[in-house]
Amino acid sequence: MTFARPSSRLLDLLRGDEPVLVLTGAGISAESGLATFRGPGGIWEGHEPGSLATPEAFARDPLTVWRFYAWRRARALAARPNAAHEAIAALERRSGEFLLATQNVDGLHARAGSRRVVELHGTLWRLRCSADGSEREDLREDLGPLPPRCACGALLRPAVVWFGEALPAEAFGSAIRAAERARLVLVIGTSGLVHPAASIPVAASRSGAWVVEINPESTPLSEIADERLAGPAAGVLPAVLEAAFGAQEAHR
Ligand code: BV8
Repeated sequence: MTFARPSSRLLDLLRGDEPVLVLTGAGISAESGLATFRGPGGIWEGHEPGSLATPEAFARDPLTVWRFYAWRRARALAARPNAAHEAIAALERRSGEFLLATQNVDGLHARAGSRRVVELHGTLWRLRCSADGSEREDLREDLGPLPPRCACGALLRPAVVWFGEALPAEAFGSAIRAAERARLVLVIGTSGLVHPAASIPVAASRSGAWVVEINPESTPLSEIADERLAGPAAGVLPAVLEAAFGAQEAHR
């Protein structure tokens, strides 16, 4: 299967040592079998996003929200990183200044070997006490009776960012600073509908970065992209790295 050819500008930037920023969304985990949010068969299909991913929904019906997130944890645990996750980790190893900003909460980037990652929307793999906000990592397959409770008796919630909640200041700040310095931005597998994450590639474009969108569909971010590679990330990304570095070298 051949994909749109990467431009010589993209290949030069990949081979160079200029700062690189990657922004990913649910689409990069699609080929690991994890449903996206808004595509056909997407997680939100049949659900109002607000019915499952807002503090109000959790206050109103913590059990239903937890059933949704326990299901997401089980799916993510059973999934494996795909060639796109691995290609981004390989690119990080070859890059100087590099940051991966992900909207995903599935943890697959870290499992693929990515290290310089900020999780803009939190993670399924940490729980937060509703009373004092303390957080702890929790990788258990089975959370026990839902909704889980803290030792203090208060409800535990997933440490993810729900609609109407602020993004973690440190994560979002790092992403915006990286956007202002980046000379190359790869925008992979995101519908570009959720803010303020979707503003990150816009900030980079305004600072003169070359913005490449990798997505089978066009999105609102296509308008600010300098280059679009239309296709599935697990096919397109490895092909781009091979074009830049050669088949052997690409996956080092
Ligand atoms: C906030 C929870 C303020 C975790 C999520 C400005 C303008 C407009 C609206 C707003 C705005 N500012 C704030 C808002 C409101 C809201 C928002 O953006 N609403 C949108 C929907 C209109 N934003 C917020 O509420 C944010 N908070 O701004 O708070 C504030 C400030 C200070 C103090 C207090 C408050 C919080 C946003 C985070 C919400 N939480 N999820 C979870 O359950 O995962 S959002 C949810 O959508 C996920 O996190 C997901 O990552 C995110 C984005 O979706 P995508 O990742 O893009 O996935 P999607 O399915 O949409 O698209 C998949 C794409 O992949 C598609 O394009 C498809 O074509 C492509 N694809 C498919 N297969 C492949 C592929 N690509 C490549 N390869 C493939 N094989």
